[in-house]
Amino acid sequence: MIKNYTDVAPIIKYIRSIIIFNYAIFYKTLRMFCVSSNKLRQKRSYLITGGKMRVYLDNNATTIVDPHVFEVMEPFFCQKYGNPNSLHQFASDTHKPLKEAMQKIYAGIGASNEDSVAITSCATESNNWVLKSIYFEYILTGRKNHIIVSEVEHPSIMATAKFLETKGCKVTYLPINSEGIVEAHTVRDFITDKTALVSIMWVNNETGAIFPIEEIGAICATKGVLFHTDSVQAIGKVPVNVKEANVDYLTMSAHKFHGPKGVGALFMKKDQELTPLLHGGSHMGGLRSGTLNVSGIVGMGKAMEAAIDALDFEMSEIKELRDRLEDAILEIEDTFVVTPRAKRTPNTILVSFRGIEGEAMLWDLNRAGIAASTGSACASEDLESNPIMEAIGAEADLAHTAIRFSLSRYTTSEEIDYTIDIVKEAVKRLRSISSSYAYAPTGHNDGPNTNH
Ligand code: 7TS
Repeated sequence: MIKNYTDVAPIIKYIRSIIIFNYAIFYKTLRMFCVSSNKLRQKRSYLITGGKMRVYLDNNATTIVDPHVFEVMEPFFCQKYGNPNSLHQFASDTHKPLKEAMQKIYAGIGASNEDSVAITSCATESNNWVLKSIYFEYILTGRKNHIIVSEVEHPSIMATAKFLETKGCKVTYLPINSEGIVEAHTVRDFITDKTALVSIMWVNNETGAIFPIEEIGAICATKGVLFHTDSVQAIGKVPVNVKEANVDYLTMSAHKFHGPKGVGALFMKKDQELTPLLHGGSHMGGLRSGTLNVSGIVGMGKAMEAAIDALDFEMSEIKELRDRLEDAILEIEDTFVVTPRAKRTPNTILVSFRGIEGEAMLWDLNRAGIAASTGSACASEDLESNPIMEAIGAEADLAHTAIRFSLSRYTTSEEIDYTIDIVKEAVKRLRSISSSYAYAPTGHNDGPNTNH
């Protein structure tokens, strides 16, 4: 019989100890489960987010500003902020740095003092300026009626050419060959006595393909046709010399070679000045009015100097990193690279992964902290197929699978190792859920232009 608490105490103690014991086991098990799932999550998250690693492989879209460039620009915001055209010390403080910066830009492309370099806000502006000015000077006046561009120019050329077509200009869009390159003889074949301008990019932004600019320049010079080249993706990656290439006009953009955004330039050969772009206070010799972007110009000069200094490094060390990444990617089945390595800038790979939508691949890479691109950021908001893949005549299912990796002199070996691991993981995952890959005829690297 239970008469008082003393009688039940041992029983309560016993039950409590059982509860505590069981709770402890339950709690421990729960904790073990949580810890292990956390570990799993952490492991997975290492794979997905790469721990803390972030890798920037979209340098053909834009580049990090070189800290030395940033340093030389800084005084022109809060200390030496005078308008260079004013008549006081604040203005004259800017004169020497501006002159030195312009000299570096001229030297970087082999221009002489008789030539002109006008500073613009970007390459898009420079490209528009050349084509529209040729329209004003030659097409509208009836002297000529034709311009030639390649079918893989940047949209700032393509859209301008299409616009000029609506104004009565005839435009020839030159094809590329299966390696993604414009052949010089095609330029010669299409020049007529009505051709006012040939505009062919030095390096293609999607593939890194280097076009035969010196040959094309020589053809244009012989035929007496003006020659413009968009060298945005060439500067700092291959030697650029306006004299050797017989160039009349050349477009540049500072943010593609570790300079600031918002500054570009247009080289014009001696006696080949264009119609003024912006009328106003006669800045830039009256060709492009508007208060000078002093910090931007100073930054562009420094960036040009640094890019030229780093050219050998790009062509050796960065090329080696690019090749390591490319070799590893080409070990994966059904991957295709456009343009042979020897005909490409040292930093770029455009690769197709059969069966994987480019955007899906980008998503996986981005979650792992890796920035790449399906092509030009200017056109990548829509899900259209890559224009280069279409231009080289790649099968329809490959045209949607292109990914561009573009390195810079800031890319490290560790970043490439990490990228290789993540790309392999992503290909495995995405192909395992890809119905198009499941039914695709497979073959190891037998797509267009592989194993270069
Ligand atoms: N020309 C070429 C060859 C380019 O690659 C670009 C930008 C431009 C002109 C325009 O330069 P901006 O100074 O006007 O910006 N190309 C890319 C690209 O490939 N991905 O994003 C932007």
